[in-house]
Amino acid sequence: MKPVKFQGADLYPALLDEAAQKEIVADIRAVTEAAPPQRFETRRGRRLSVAMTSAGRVGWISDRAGYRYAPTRPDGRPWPEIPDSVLAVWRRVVGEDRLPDSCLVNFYAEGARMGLHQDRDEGDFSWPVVSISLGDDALFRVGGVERPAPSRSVWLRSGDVVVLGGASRLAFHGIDRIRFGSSRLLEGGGRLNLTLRVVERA
Ligand code: MD3
Ligand code: FE
Repeated sequence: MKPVKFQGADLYPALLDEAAQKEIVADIRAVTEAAPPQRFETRRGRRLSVAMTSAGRVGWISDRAGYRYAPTRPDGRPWPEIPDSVLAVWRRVVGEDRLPDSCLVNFYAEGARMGLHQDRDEGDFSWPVVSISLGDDALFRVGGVERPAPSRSVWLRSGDVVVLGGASRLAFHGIDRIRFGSSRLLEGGGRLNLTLRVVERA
């Protein structure tokens, strides 16, 4: 399948059919039952509107000490494994040479958003970040590597996959809003976004 270029990223619209989406949602439900998503606190004491958890050898956490990748959850237990159905997406769009260390699970309830930011806490930027959208539509914005660069927006829909490599790997990006209730994939609505990352240096 051939991707569409979007601000230097590769967008694969509807890469995942409904059966593949449902399989991933079922596997992620097992992850979120073991490691429930939480709205982390920032260093400034604000709570993020997106609820997050992770799978893999390391997971993303945030608290009053700042944000970082951690080998254990805030309760000290390990993160669940990344499901094979999710790794299969990475294999399709990136390949077999390296698999991701971490799968960040972002859950957007009604009204949740993610402000413009860069992802630069990973140890190796030569590998792309793979983003999988499930559930409600989301307005995704990507700018340049410098914050003032102009940004462009696109609606991401359930089953879309974005590969952020090359120059786009360090681009500013965020989710302005979701269209709550636009998809029936998730019981109760909302949006799940999975991002697969190589965190540890080779
Ligand atoms: C561009 N998540 O978890 S996915 C994040 O839909 C994050 O939940 C958004 O930004 C979401 O950090 C956007 C698309 C995405 C993910 C990682 C990137 C875009 C990216 C890393 C570098 C550049
Ligand atoms: Fe990000």
